Amino acid sequence: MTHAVEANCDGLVGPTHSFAGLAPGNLASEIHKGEASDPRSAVIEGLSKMRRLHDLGLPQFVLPPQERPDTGFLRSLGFGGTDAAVIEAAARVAPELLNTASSASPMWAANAATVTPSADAADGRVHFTPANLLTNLHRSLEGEQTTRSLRRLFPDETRFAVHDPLPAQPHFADEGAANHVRLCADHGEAGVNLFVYGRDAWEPWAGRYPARQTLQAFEAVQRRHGAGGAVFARQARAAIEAGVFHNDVVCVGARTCLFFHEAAFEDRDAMIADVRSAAQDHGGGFEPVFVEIAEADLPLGEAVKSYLFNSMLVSLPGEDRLTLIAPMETAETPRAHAAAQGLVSGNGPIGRVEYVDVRQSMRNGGGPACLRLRVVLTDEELAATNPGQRFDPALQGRLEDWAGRRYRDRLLPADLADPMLLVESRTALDELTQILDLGGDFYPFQR
Ligand code: SUG
Repeated sequence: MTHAVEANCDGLVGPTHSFAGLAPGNLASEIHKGEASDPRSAVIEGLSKMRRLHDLGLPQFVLPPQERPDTGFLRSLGFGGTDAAVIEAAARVAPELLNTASSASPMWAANAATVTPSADAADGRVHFTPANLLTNLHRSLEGEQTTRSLRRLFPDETRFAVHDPLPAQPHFADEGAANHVRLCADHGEAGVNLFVYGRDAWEPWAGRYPARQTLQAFEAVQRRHGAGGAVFARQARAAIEAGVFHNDVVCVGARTCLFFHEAAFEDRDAMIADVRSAAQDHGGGFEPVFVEIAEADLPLGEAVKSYLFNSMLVSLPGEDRLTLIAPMETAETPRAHAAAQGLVSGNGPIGRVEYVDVRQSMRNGGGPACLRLRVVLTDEELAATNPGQRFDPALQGRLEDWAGRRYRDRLLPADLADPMLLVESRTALDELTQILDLGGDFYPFQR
């Protein structure tokens, strides 16, 4: 059996992190619209979470923020002149476009790509399809730079295949790993790939909120990657209506364990049967363990508010049972806290719960699970990654110092109109390319 580990690649929060309410159906984003954000605390919170995972013994990587405001996007819409003139004119005539161009949303790395580990891929490479994220305008700006970013971190084409995003058409609306769960007996063995979609692109969608992931997008990803053990399951329509804009708001899995809310899937029984049979056919016959929280114990609305399921579920070296890394908000929501306590008190697969403070991200609907992209890597694959992006306490120190010097600690959406913010952001990102060894042409402004 090949030895493999699950690495986490976390998105570093960018200097323009703000609460502009850009994501309909993401209730936290709607609720906090217009509030002042604190980009500096946001980046420190993210780094502290990375430190926690590093200290627990898992390989940790840093994915850089993207260049924001995206002046190229604004220029393509007819704003011209100097960069300052572009910002000023957009702020005056189309502030929503400026907010869109300024979002720090690439921080949510669970939406960076869908990943197939080499154990599951037909050609034995690790496959990535960067998400086109085309349901939300601000997120549709991410795919191209995410592709560049993943190719920088995973440069060796004999081991890694970083595809282009799927065609940018609504039929292929794709939100990446936030709607994908991999189960397996062991990380290095072939497993089950559960692809969860919100809608079938050939059917009309009349929901109040968008269904961001199509079946057709995931079918294409599965074909490109040659991913074995595939199961396609539909999100419950009622869950999307209740604010489950990605399946990872109500579901997370690791190793043999799938942890989910009763109301997550349109046809829960079919999902369970399909996962069981894929585990037989492709996963070497492992027995999946379904840990389900009932509506009676935790109503769906409280699951969404507390983000219990938007936790990281990790298998730590030397431990049989899994550890759940949940947001503080779970501990502060009585029934969600009780559900978490209930997990560890039994003999189930989850043996421990820890809490992390990622409040700045949470206010935009991004919990601990949203901030990371999981990539299962063999020892050889791990050694082929860009060492400049490998997290350790020394890198944490450098990045905290960098953010302390370069980031603001208060930003209102109206402040996005300040042309100095663009200058500050580029100065910060330029320095970052050296810290993370990204090369001198990583960002559009450097080219
Ligand atoms: O796409 N929020 C993100 C949160 C993504 C969470 N990711 C996962 N569930 N994996 C989104 O809705 C809000 C940005 C704003 O409103 O400014 C935002 O895009």
